[in-house]
Amino acid sequence: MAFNILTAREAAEMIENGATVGLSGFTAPGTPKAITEAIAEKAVREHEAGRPFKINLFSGASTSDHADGALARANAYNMRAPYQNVPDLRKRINAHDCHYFDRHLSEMAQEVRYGYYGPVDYAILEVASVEPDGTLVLGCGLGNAPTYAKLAKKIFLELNEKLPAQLYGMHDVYLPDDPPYRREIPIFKASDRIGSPVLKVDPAKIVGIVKTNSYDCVKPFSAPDEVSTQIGKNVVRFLVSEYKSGRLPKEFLPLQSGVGNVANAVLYDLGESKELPNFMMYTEVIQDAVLELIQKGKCTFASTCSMTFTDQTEERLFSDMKFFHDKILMRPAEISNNPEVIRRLGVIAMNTALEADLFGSVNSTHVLGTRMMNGIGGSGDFTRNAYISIFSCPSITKGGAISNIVPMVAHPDHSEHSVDILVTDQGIADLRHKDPVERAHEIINNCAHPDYRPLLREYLELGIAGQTPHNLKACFAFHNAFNETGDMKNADYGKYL
Ligand code: 0RQ
Repeated sequence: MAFNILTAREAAEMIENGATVGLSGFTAPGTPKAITEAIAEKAVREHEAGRPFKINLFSGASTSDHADGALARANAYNMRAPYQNVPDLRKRINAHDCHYFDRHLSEMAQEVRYGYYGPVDYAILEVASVEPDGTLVLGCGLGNAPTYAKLAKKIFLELNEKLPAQLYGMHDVYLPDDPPYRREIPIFKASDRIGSPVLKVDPAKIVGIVKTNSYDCVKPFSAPDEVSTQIGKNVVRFLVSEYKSGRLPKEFLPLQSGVGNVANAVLYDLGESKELPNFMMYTEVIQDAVLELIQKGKCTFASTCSMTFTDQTEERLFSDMKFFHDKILMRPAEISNNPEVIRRLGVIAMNTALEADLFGSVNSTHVLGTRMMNGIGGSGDFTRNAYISIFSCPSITKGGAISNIVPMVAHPDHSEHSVDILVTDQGIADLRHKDPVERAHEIINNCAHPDYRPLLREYLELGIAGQTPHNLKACFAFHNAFNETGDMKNADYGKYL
């Protein structure tokens, strides 16, 4: 079948107000770049003409400015799920201009299949190649493309000419059956392939192809500062001591790492460590540091949902596909983040907290308890099912006006039952096999900034009975002090007692 070649604008014109659209990709890679911008332009035109125009948009994870940025600025979202990280969209979400469902990334595809979100009208997929029978080689991130393509009534393709033909073989497309027919996901080591290198779609659903030519535009990293370098060193120190103690097997275990500068710094440090053996990754994103680790032979294999590389690193990858081709495998999000597989493989999870509390609960999503930052992403999928779950954050933020260790988190994403290790620039708190009061002392002594330790100890001494000695009147004294005075150091428990 010969497909129509369309401009992005022609494609956008076919997408109507109220439509539900599913995008391929996971973070910027694999995410369509042209049609979403054209939809945003259409929204602006429609709004100027006095007509309503908003769509519902589902992705794999965050997208990029080409999608979330452009569509949020155009106020073109009715509903958005499951994760985002773009400032313009964050503003819309916090202003109630967009209904945002923050979901565990492993669950999104199956929830769409279960019908929780209604029908999918359009799938927009970035591809490296397309055959007349609807055989597609996807781009550098998969996300929930198989599910959106299966459910969508119509499909638009963005054929990105920057993507090399050698991407063929780097995807493992696998769609589990839904209950009660679902079987085990047969991955027994990070490198196991269980699906197909291509995504097959019904060619009759393909409306047309828009040609693009662009790298994935992942934001470059800032050079690690003193704090993130120290956090990285502390995470590596913990893993080395765990390995030497024999609590980690001699073969080591696959690593998961979140996104951001700290995660990147941790991975660079891991690469430098002579005391740790070579390892595999079973993760949802691999960043620049991982390509270097693969090149050095320190990371022997990376299973991921997306290659979240900056343009420079993507160029390096594309110029040496022969070397990297059999060392990286991209899977759909419901497989890269699958709780069954994570538990079976014994993945070591490393994620970032906004704040943690004295007893080990973590807030990853809501600034000061109310303002959405990004979302839970895959952190819950990995944390709850990990062999060891590590969270890291700086001990203080905003020049010390915020303590990242607080009496009680103002929004709980990961409870004390799932968090094993907390790491800040100050040190490491091992929360395993400790009761709540022991955990609190471990966190204050090892992770809290010295400026906040007396205030945190004072909280513990407020004399409340019970195994977890929270004071429900004073537990948000830090947050209230910041909101009222701009500095958590002004917390005054006496005001509430
Ligand atoms: O503010 O932007 O004004 O400078 O929050 O903080 O320290 O730069 O941290 O970029 O690593 O992001 C948890 C958001 C951390 C991220 C989070 C302010 C701080 C700064 C950002 P500015 P940093 P990072 C894998 C797994 C959930 C999803 C996840 C995240 C800004 O890691 O989204 O893990 N995690 N996914 O100043 C008020 C506090 C604060 C605070 C920091 N306690 N109170 N503001 N900030 N702590 C990926 C996927 O799932 C795809």
